[in-house]
Amino acid sequence: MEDIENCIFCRIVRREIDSKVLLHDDHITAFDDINPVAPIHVLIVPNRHFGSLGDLQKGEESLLGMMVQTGYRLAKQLGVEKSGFRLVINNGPEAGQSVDHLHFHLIGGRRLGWPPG
Ligand code: DGP
Repeated sequence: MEDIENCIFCRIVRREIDSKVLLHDDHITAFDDINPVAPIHVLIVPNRHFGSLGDLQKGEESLLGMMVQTGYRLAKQLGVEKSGFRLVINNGPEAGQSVDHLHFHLIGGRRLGWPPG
């Protein structure tokens, strides 16, 4: 059983922890990453708690589409649609997931290397 009471991102969604929120709707919240790795670094999270991709059940896939759409809209709003940006999910320990609440990173505003470290 996930501890959604103490999950950092759940607490940000509930506005119990301060953060710079760029968007909040019925399904999704987007806010600046506390530890940005690029001039633009926004986290896009579902308001409902899912630990990782594996917690999404059949029929809940549309949430991912909404998150991607939100990422694209924010990239446009923040002026990196044309220059380029990444939408990344770190899923699991080897990928570097440190917060167990499903999220996309929207990263942009500088040239991004490939492959990632
Ligand atoms: P990941 O390592 O992929 O699970 O990404 C988690 C991100 O969450 C990481 O880049 C730092 C960010 N983060 C952790 N705690 C907080 C917080 O309290 N506020 C904000 N705004 N971001 C946080």
